[in-house]
Amino acid sequence: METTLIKLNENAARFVSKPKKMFISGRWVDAVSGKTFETRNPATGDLITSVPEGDKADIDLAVRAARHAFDEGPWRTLKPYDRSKLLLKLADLFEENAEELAHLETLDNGAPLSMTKHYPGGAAENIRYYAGWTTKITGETVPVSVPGKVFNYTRKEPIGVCGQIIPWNGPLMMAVWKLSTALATGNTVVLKPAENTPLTALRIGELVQEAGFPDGVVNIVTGFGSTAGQSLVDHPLVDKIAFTGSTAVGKQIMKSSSANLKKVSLELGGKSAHIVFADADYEKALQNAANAILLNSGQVCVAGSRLFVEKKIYDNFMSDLADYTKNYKLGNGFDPSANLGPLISAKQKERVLGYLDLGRDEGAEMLVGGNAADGLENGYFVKPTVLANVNNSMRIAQEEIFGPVVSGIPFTDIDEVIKLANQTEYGLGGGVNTTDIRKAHLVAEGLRTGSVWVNTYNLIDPASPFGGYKQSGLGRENGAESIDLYTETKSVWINL
Ligand code: TAP
Repeated sequence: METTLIKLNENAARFVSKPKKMFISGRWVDAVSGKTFETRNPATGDLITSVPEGDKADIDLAVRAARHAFDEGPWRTLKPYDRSKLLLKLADLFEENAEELAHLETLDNGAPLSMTKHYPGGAAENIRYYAGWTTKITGETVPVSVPGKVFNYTRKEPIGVCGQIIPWNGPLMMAVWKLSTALATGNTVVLKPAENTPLTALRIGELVQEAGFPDGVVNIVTGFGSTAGQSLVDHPLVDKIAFTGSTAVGKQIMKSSSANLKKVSLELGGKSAHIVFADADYEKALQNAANAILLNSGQVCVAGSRLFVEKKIYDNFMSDLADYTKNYKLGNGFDPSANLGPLISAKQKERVLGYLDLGRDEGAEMLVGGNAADGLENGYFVKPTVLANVNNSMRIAQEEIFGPVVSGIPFTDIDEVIKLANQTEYGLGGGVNTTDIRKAHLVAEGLRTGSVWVNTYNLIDPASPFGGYKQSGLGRENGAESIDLYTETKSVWINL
């Protein structure tokens, strides 16, 4: 397959052209119903391929395969070092197939190749980080004070079968974040990728198989959220659900999971505050503000979509930011000159344009952008948009838009801006630009968010925990904390 601007990597083209199957119990299978659904290239609207439409029956097969692999398969008794070796092999395979994976991600998700080419290496790093953990997950000896001679210790054990449900905005990395920790801790998995971006997840299934993981340890079911996703959440043999997606669906998942009290971890939406003090390094702050909202066309859960700028520089900063967006070229992700891709779907494009209409109605001023970028091969493009004269209580400042739209809000002092920044139901990320170390620390302490970036934005590392306060989620992925999300702690008492 040729894209308009670059020849698709040969292996990616081969992968796309072969019939797509789901991965259940080590076998590649069609949906029980025989149904399929389409996945399209968001840069052109063109059909890429069709994938099986898994639903309740397929989820049931996948969960039973994962259950069997956990309860009776060789996975449970595999030595931690051997689990580590499998993960390290998987990491190597990500690197060996890096170009293919990056091409598949750009094709399916639309993100520029200049960005996705870093994903396989990032994925390998994440997997290796957790491969290192397999041999370091330890319990404790506990100095209990009960009568007699008693020895008490704890064991960290896998939870069991984990249902993992991921969104479309960073499908490859989201799949890896979920799989690496679950596997390092000895769980088995049923993964459901987003309907808009099934391709890299299916390719990852092939790599899992090539790495030599036992059958049923990883199962991948493509399908829709309301059927396949909901069935996974409802399934009584699933012990844990790990979900990344919208807050609305996250709430629904918590409710459904209560039926058999599944453990639940959630990475949800955000409306992150990015703060610029007048004393900041101006050029750096401009760059950070643009990167905070425009990375992945704003389809990032921690997008710095509320930009708080100190009043005395507000007008200049907002106008310079509008100007700065000229550094971003919208286009097909395979176009080497494009650094801003399309939105994921026609639906998402309509949603973002709806918010732009709302912004006009609410009295925001469009300094740049404000509409679709038409004529780009029928793709789902929206221009980078900078809105001024926004106040924090407007809907455009409170609701997650998930597009390249930033709302500029003026502030007077540090106490006011911390208060405004926290006036949101979300608590995922936040940023502050200042050369005053005191302000930096006060804001870092004051923001009720899972991450705070000072004079930078969007940095993420496998060793550093990531997740949300308030309605942005439950639990932390990455880092040592993620081990807790995937293990149960057992207390063992021995009468000596
Ligand atoms: P959602 O609509 O919530 O979808 C996420 C996933 O859940 C998809 O696989 C979806 O399937 C599935 N799903 C939908 N309804 C379900 C149900 N009733 N039961 C089980 N699964 C269901 O989110 P989205 O629009 O794809 O992604 C955007 C959202 O994700 C944003 O709010 C963003 O902030 C959030 N996000 C958060 C993070 C972190 S780390 N906090 C990272 C990335 C994205 P379908 O694809 O078939 O709908």
